[in-house]
Amino acid sequence: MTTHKTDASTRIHRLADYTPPDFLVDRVDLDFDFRDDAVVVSATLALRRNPQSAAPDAPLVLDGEALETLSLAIDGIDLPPERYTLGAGTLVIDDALPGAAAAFTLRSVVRIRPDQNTQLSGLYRSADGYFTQCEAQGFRRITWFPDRPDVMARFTVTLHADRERLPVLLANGNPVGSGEETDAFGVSRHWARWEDPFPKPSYLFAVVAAKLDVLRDHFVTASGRRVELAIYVEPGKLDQCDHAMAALKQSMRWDEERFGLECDLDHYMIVAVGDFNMGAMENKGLNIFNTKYVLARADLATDLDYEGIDRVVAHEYFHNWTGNRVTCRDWFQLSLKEGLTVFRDQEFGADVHQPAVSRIREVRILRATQYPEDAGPMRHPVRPSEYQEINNFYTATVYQKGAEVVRMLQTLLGREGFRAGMDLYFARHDGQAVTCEDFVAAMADANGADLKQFMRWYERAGTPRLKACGEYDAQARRYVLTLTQSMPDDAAAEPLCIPVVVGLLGPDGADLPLRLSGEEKHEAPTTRTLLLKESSQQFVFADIDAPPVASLLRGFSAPVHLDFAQPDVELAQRMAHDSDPFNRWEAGQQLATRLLLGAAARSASEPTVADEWPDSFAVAAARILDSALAPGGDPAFAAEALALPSEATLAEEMAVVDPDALFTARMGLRAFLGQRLRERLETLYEKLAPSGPYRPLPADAGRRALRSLCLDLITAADPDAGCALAARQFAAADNMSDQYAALALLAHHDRPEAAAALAEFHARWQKEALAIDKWLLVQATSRRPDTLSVVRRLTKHRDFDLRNPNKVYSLLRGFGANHVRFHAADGTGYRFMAEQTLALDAINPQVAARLARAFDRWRRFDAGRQAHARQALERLAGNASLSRDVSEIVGRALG
Ligand code: B3K
Ligand code: ZN
Repeated sequence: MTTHKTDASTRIHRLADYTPPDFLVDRVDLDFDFRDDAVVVSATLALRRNPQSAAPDAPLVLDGEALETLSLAIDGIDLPPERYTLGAGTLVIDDALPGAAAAFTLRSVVRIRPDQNTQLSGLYRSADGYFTQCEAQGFRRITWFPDRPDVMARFTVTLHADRERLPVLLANGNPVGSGEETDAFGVSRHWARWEDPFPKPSYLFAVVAAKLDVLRDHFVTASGRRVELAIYVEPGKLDQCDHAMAALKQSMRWDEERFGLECDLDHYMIVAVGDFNMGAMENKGLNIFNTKYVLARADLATDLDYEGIDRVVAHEYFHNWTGNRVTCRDWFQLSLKEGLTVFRDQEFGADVHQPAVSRIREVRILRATQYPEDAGPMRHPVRPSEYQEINNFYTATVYQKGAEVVRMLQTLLGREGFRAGMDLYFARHDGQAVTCEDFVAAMADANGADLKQFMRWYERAGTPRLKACGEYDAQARRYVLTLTQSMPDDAAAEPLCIPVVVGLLGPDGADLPLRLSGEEKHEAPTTRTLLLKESSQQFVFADIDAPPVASLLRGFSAPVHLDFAQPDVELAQRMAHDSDPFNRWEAGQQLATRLLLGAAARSASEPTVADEWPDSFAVAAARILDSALAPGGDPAFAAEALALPSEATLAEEMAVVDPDALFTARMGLRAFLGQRLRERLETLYEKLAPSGPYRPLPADAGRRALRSLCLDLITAADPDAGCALAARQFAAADNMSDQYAALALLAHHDRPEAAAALAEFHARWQKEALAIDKWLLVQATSRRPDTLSVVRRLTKHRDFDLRNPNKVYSLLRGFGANHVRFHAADGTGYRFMAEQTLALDAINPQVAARLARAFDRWRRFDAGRQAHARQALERLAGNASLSRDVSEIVGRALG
């Protein structure tokens, strides 16, 4: 209705202010009449006062935004305008309500304009029809409603439309009727009615009216119920749906086997749409997905795309229990469903892909996104205590750190204990809207555990520091490990309960049996979970014959910063021998981090450095390459082990971030590895050449990933040879993984073969939106010095569209993530991002706010860059019509 700031729009919402709803909605009857330029929505709500309400005389307050109200009636009697008040986003009905105990109906008729809805929240238009997105607060853009997750209602929906233009009419639940009709103007139309048997909050509501093709299948649940499955896609794309369908069935089986959770629906539908603000949405029985997480064909999707589809399909399906059957009481509890569901999709990923590689990638993402968030202006606890715009809190902290918190519960309680906690959670809360406490209480009660201290993980922002110190006492044959925890900015913080999984390596690299002094002789596993509950604790390991090499935080058992001054030789030893694959990888990352930060610090003082890299690192890397194809080797792991930490991750470790020095250091170390291992890399590159048709299997994907890594290192050492190889790979590829890897590599170089590949890629795929996104992304993330001017030019390209979130994410967010180019010393990157954010804010505030997050770490750079960033941020802040989404991000950044 309004894009200008109002008091309501900049209001801070606080968890402490929660009160139960004053009214409950038992049933909702919705009728959608799709017309050429508008949709008329008639809603009948069966309302009654909530016996739990703290205000028994409260007026009825409904939420609404951008609604043109045509009529209102209570119990069939029209409400004249003097009986209600239309405020900023609310409809207030005070004196027309029946008595306290009485139930009543409110009927409203509103007109909405999906064609003008560029925010993509509520009901909106995309190429082939109309789609919805209601989480978090989009339902209020469809009809007047108490739009909060603790109001759960049963919905019936009837859709009317032109059959030619909108042949597919979908809503949540089961189809209960359809037919032909003639409207008041004598035009013939069709209609369909859907009924959802499950009460649900409004954020899980969905309708679709569109021209779509459908792939059908079915699934028989463990108890023998048949579920009809359907994936709807834009006409002509049916050949790209098989993988998503297979992923859906695999997730359904997995959830039965791992958590005993069956699908409760008769119909489970997925609809893919090209204009979508995020990845996908778990609407009850009618998931709506970004095409990126549905469509896949060997020549169009990379291995990562295939894996992304597996994970997102599983994630949305898993929400059916964790989120939908048991939902959130309020939006502060978002991680109750998101952290838990990410954890579930991670466990699924570990089972169907490689567990070690999956874990490594999760931690990489956590460190590159959540750690900076937790140390910056948008830091917040896993359960935030306040927000201005809830859409800004679908964050790495709520999702990824939230998943780590759930994982720690599983580590503490064991898999079976965790499962018992899940069972109790569902037994207690099925059909309810609950809180993070309720979840943790179920875990505690099912296990007789005291998790009061554990709750602090939900309440505290910031990444804890875990300091470790080991001392070996030869005489007593003991190893004493002292663990100390602290919060970076809060010396008085109460200690957390931190599970620290440890192992000790003996002189031969093998794990030692671990007996804590005082324990019986026979219990001596080689990996143990130590519980750090105090600020500082000592753990004494007995019967240790020689100084051991400690392997701490195995499997990344807690989301902390580990300070452990382990000598390089011990890291190298663990890189070769640690039995915990995650920690083998981690040891290599730590070594690389030391080298890179050292080089970056030096290059700031002496710009030209040569021969600064130790041979031992190349030797360790060679060992990893050699073992990759040996029996028991894992190419995917090798690729992860040899990929250096990202600049964003490294930057967090610098007092003042120097992006140029980081970039140069990373380039230098890659070139060094490329030179030293050249022959091996070339041999491996040949050996890993595709030997049959493309299959998106983890083992094959691992070989492709390692091959790309070889190509990357060869190119770092010898751009001529590397680019020639890449150009050959680009031309020969019969699949997108190989083609894209070559293109991304070439795009970093200003050479004719790069220009030719980009042109060819574009010509070949110009009709495939997702491939064009890749084409934009490789140019936006190119390390070429002229990238900003290329990106500027691309914003004017006919294939770029500020209204399409995928295009924005590829080109603009891609550029924001291009560390060395976005943070250019002259401030041009900052100015550009501010301009684009402002232009986008008028179209789609949610996506604009995500772009603005590129500024999060601006205070960590030098004074010159800070001045430019401040100017860009102030320019944004000074804009009178800034959305509350962007104003919150910018306000916090400047605040
Ligand atoms: N629950 C949705 C996210 C909605 C985001 C709203 N701004 C997707 C998911 O996490 O599964
Ligand atoms: Zn989710």
